[in-house]
Amino acid sequence: MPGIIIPDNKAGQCFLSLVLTILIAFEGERRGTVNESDLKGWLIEEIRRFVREDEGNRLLLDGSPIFEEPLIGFAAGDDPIFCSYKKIIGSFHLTPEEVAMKVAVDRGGPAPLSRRLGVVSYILPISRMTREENSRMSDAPSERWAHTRLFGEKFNRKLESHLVSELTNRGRFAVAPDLEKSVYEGVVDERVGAASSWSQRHVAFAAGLGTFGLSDGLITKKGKAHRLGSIIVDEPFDSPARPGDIHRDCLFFQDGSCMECAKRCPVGAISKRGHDKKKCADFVYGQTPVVRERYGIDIYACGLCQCGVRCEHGLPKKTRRRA
Ligand code: B12
Ligand code: SF4
Ligand code: SF4
Repeated sequence: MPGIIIPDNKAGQCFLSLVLTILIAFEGERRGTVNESDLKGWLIEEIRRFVREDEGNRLLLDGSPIFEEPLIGFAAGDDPIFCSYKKIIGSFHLTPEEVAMKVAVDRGGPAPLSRRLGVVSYILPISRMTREENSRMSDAPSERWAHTRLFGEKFNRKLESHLVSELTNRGRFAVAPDLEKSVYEGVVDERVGAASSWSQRHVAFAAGLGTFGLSDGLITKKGKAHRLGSIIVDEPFDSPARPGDIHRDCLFFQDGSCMECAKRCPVGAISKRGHDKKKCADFVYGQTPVVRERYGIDIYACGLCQCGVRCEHGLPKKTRRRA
């Protein structure tokens, strides 16, 4: 292989850089890799297509879609926000680099450099029929909501693995942290309570997809009745501009109004002080026998605070301040 001689004038250098760009693109094409500049577009299209077409996104009850059109966001793998989560959440919360290193070692391959990593986060909004049905409930989740918790989450994981295998087939390094036993763990922490080593809502915040509400739910352009997923890939996406206020879209934090989520909670787990995870978890997990008896499936669920509230399916509209 002959060495490359770099010309000493600007025109020559531009010509050489053009030739190298064409050669690299040609090599990518030959190996079947996704062209770098097209990767974002491909991911957006593929996530939307999968949600639209895959049979896993259908309720067994009536064949209707579990989730509506997704929202998709991107963040840089070496974005400092991921390190800040070690303080905000806990040292057990992993950075994209830590996930990639561990998984690369497990797979017996080289670990990608942190500055070459990016994160893709998506929101799967829950269908209108399911939201409406759950809005009418006051003591337990509705049948469609319980099915969404069980089969919608299976579909969410299917989508994550689909993206990982498609990218891997195209010569990329890709990983869905919550599918990897060696990196993903549920935690009950003394300070923050129930948590995990990869918090999907914090990842979605990093990718500019939403802000946190009084109930802890992530409020997005398509509301907070949704499920989320994410993957890490060897592409250095840019992070978006993010709001300085993590509660920017919640009316309670903005003008003290609303609190509809608190009124919807059957066990008073939401108050002006925020979300009591212990009370919530006791109720949510306690729904398993109720769901089994009423609907014949084995799963816990609730989500009453995500339905029948003004941030259910969009950014909440401001209320007038009391005189
Ligand atoms: C543990 C867990 C629970 C616990 C605790 C929830 C919690 N608040 O963390 C319990 C059992 C109570 C629970 C209940 C439910 N869960 Co849950 N749960 C999880 C799980 C497995 C881990 C969450 C985690 O790691 N949290 C980390 C902690 C630290 O987050 P946090 O306390 O909310 O964070 C606060 C602070 O960090 C604070 N903060 C302070 N300073 C700063 C600074 C910055 C910069 C930032 C960004 C944040 C921040 O912001 C947050 C809000 O106050 C995730 C799956 C996953 N891997 O993410 C699903 C998940 C959060 N659950 C989900 C759902 C849907 C539910 C339920 C509706 C049950 C159901 N399916 O019917 C209820 C809803 C409860 C609620 N009101 O939000 C969804 C969330 C969807 C959404 N719309 O937000 C997730 C993401 C699952 C998924 N894949 O979609 N869950
Ligand atoms: S229902 Fe109201 S108070 Fe609760 S999270 Fe939504 S906007 Fe905030
Ligand atoms: S998920 Fe249910 S128990 Fe938990 S805060 Fe929301 S309404 Fe209350």
